[in-house]
Amino acid sequence: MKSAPVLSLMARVAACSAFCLLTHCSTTPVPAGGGEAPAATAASPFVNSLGMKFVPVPGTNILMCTTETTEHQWVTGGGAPPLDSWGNSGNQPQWDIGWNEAKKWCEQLSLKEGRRYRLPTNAEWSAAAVGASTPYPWGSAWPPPSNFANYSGEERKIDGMKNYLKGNGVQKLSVIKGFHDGNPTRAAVGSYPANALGIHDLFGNVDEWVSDGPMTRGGSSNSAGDDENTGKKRRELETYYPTSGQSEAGLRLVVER
Ligand SMILES: [Ca+2]
Ligand SMILES: [Ca+2]
Repeated sequence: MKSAPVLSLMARVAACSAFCLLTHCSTTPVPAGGGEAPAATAASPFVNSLGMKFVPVPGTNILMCTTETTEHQWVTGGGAPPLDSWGNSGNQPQWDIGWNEAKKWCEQLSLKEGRRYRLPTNAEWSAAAVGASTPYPWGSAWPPPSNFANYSGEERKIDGMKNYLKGNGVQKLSVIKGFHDGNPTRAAVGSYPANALGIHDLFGNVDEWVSDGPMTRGGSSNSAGDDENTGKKRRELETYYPTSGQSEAGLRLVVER
């Protein structure tokens, strides 16, 4: 009595599998050694060959890397070594890279792993900045809470940066009064708390290229949000203010599911 429905179900499954093999599955190439990124959660990220961890971003079809691309990952992935006069550990974010250079690097990694890596779209970046519905990503208060992110804080008032702070022969840098984060330049990625999705440094550290065009999101360790020259007071620290491409830009990867 009960075997007929079971057999019927098995027959349907077999027929469906055969149809799949004859149509979609048999004609969809699966790149060697890779393919589409597997399912991942914030607690169990997808980890790629460079040790990058990727977590889902609700409302999108991508997994986003929980950190900016580091210098070590950039070089291991075939990028040119960084030209950096500041001491670094290799775990600081790669920076001073162009938009086309960043996109090319993503394509190289895609070919190597057989997955679809790329820069996030502007909308995907916004989706990853969850909870940021307030004027600033930390809320509405000014200044930001210390150690929220690596911006241009009072930790830059050190001997080595005097000429920059005074604008002696170089572009004058501003700092956020009353804000401290402990890092006068780039910090090792993941040095500051992750957001609700498990993603670090979306705001601050290095600007991040998006794929829509040569523009960046999130601000950097140079961001003080009080550019007297342009009148864009605090705008670069606003939640949805995209900055134009800057020389200190870095990148953050996404992988398509
Ligand atoms: Ca800082
Ligand atoms: Ca960043």
